[in-house]
Amino acid sequence: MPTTKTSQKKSSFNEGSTKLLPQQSPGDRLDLLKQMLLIRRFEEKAAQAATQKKIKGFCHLYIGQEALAVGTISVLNPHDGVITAYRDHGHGLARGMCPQACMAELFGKATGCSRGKGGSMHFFDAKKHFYGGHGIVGGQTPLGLGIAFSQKYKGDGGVTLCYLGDGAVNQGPFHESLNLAALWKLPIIYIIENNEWSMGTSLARSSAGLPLVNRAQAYDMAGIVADGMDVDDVRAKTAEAVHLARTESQPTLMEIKTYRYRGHSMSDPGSYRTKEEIEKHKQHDPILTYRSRLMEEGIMDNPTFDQLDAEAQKISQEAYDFAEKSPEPELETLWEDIFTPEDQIPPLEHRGRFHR
Ligand SMILES: Cc1ncc(C[n+]2csc(CCOP(=O)(O)OP(=O)(O)O)c2C)c(N)n1
Repeated sequence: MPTTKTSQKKSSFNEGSTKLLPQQSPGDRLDLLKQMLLIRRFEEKAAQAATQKKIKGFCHLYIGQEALAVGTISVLNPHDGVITAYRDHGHGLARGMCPQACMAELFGKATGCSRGKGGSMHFFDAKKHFYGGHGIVGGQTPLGLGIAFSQKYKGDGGVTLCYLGDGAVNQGPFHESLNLAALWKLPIIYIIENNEWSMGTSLARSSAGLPLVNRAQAYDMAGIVADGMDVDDVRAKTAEAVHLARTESQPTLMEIKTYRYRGHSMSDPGSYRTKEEIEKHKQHDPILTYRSRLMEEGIMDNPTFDQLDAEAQKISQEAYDFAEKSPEPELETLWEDIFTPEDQIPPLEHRGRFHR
């Protein structure tokens, strides 16, 4: 899929994206597959638990979109920031969060990554620089801007990936964020996960000015399109954007084309689309596509694939068992984790002097 260059200013930007990536070892290649398998099997376990009413709140699954989270996050450094919307399980796992803490969060247990108080939409792991999991459509886009601002202000060399769905592209805060990202030259990459549907509304019914990547032009930002069913394409294209952010502190808008196989959430039977449409996309399944490629490259055979798949299933089952056995949050913790404790608030002189 071609890179879309939307800015004349960034003319050097499209050259040789693969040169920006270090040579991958066979082990590195297999690791991408392992991560995608883990997300797929984890999500299937979560679906089972939701059907059993062990997960009682919302549960938005990522099945079909695995290559997108895995490919983009695979090019980051550990201290780079990641923030996304409510369909966040895949990003959290790709960022290296503990599957047991993630499953326990879905079960609303005290051992969960947000101590059982956030659920499916609010995975969080500050140590991994994974800043959620946000339920307000588009609400994470100005928050991502703030993370990138902080990285630039501190000069720590970090970049931020901020994901949003195609249903968030017309939200005002997103456009305000794009404007400031370009104006202040922040090291942020906004990644539209275009899975063609926002709940039951198709992209064609909700958005003018397609393709979505064109929105970059209004802010004189670079724009890149990637094939979200192909983990290698996602990696190569994201590497371009990360390079631009890291070396020139320039933002990028990426549109990555993908597809969700399941309903919007576990309570959505998905009757607004046909089985044929879903089957058509499954022909380009990101895991099966990558599996065939690794076999062609001689890196993997069928027994190895089965073994990796069995490992992913085992980790997911262990996460389920851990979540089931874990305790509920204590009632006394109800008022904790709401406001920043007094002693952790920075002194006044360290606040409000960022932009002049
Ligand atoms: C501001 C706001 N408006 C409406 C909603 C209700 N809502 C929840 S998810 C959703 C659809 C978003 O779709 P998209 O951004 O494409 O993400 P996807 O579900 O495809 O990952 C809507 C309208 C909300 N959570 N926040």
